[in-house]
Order: sequence, then C-alpha cells, then structure tokens
Amino acid sequence: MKTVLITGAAGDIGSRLRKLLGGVYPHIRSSDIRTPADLAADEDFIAADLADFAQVQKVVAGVEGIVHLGGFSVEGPWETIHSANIVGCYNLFEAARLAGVKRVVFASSNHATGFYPRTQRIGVHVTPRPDSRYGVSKVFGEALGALYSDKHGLRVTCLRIGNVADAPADQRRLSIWVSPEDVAQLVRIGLEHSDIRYEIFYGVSDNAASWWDNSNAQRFGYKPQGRAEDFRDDALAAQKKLKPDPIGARYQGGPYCSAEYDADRMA
Ligand code: 15L
Repeated sequence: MKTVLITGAAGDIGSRLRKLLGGVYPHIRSSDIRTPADLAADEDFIAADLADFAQVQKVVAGVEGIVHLGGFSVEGPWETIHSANIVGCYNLFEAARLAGVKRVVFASSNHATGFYPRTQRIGVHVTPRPDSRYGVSKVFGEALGALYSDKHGLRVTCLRIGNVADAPADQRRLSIWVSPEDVAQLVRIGLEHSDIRYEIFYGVSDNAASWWDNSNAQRFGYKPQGRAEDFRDDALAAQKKLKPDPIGARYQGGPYCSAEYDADRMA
C-alpha cells in the first residue's frame, strides 16, 4: 500500500490519522472540503466537495487505498446528510471503482445500531437499528461497501466507530470509547490484511463496559491497547454534570436516540 487517501482530513479523526499513519505509508494524500488548520507544507492535500463527482475523481486518482472519513459526522438536516453522506459516499465508492482503487476503509458509526438497548450485547451481524438520519446514512455506506465488494471486488472494511478521543468523556463513552491509536490499528488491518473482502468491525478499545462483541476484529489480529476503565472516575464525575436523559440512557446511541424522540406518543 503506497498511496493512501484520507478523506475528511480536516476533522478530528482525520487530523489524528494523518499523523498516526504518516510514518506508516510512503504517501498520504488528504482531502476535505476545508483545508486542515494544521496542514504542513509538505502534505499532499486536495480540497474537494464529496457531492461533486468530478472533484472526487481528481482526489482518488492514483491511490491504492482510501480511509473514508469524509461527510457530515453528526446528526443534521436531511439535505446536509443527503448531500455529504449519501451522494458523497456513493461518489466516493463509484470514483474508487473507476480508478481501480483496491481498498476502502469506511468510517461507519455506532449510530448505525444506536437503538439497541444498553442491556443487549451485539455483534456485527445484527439488523441495523439507526438512531438518526446520520445513522441511516452510515447503514447506507455499509450497504454500498458490501455492493462494491461483492460486485466489483473492492476490499472494504466498515468501522462502526464509537467515540474517538484521548479519554472517555462520560458514562456512555466508558462503553464506546476508542483511543486514536486503536482506530489507527483497525484502519491498518483494513488496508493491509490479506484476507479482507468485506468486513465490519466495531471501532472500540478494550473497554470492560463494552456493549459490542468485537471478535470479528480480533479474528483479524486486532489487539486494542486502550482501556476505558483507566479513566472511569473522571468519566463518572463528568457524567454527574450532564442533564439527565432518561430516553438516551436506555439506548446505546444515547442523545442521538432522545433527540426528536416521540415514539411514546404512539403507545
Ligand atoms: C459519532 O458517530 C460522531 O461522529 C461523534 O461526533 C460522536 O457523537 C460519537 O458518534 C458518539 O456517539 O459519541
């Protein structure tokens, strides 16, 4: 893997991965709709709007692998999600196919399955239960990845990312937190492991309170180093300062579930 493209390179995960993967692959190209604030003079950066197919084609030309973090990374209005995450994701996979790209690692999200209750441990083969328009767009991306893998031979890895941060920010994050280094490890498996065809992994560290069975990632050699438990006291102290969210507290997706929630009205 000589040339790897990182989309969404100006975002938090993109900025971390540009650094963590910088010494791993000979050439990292990065792209985003906006220029990263910390862009170094020697970085190969091409600005592009994912909703514009011609711009996406320029960005993917000549790369072997793509880490697709680009798009809208939280819940938003349908027009925004549609353009950045539905049209944008389609453009990315289609441009990759036309350019002969070999592998894509797609940043899916825990919000693809956010409406599973916290009392249920889930693996990667569960029916999607998205908790937001954003979560629906991640289910769409996972489905596109399967299509491009099965029909066109692209090797695709979908990472259902929990929450990437230096430390878990609250009680929910004690279950879903993933260290930046562990995300980089998962990305490398997606870009390098010879047996990858189409796989889904949870992007989560070695958390005692995890809701996810990540044995599929372990099968490919994933050995998470981060442990949310090490930050337990701080996370629980931060939780005490948050407004109670009884609906969010029931479900894995937390506030993404309680936002706009009115299902009880139908009961
Ligand atoms: C996500 O998918 C978001 O990109 C991130 O900003 C967090 O909201 C995270 O989920 C989370 O669930 O904490």
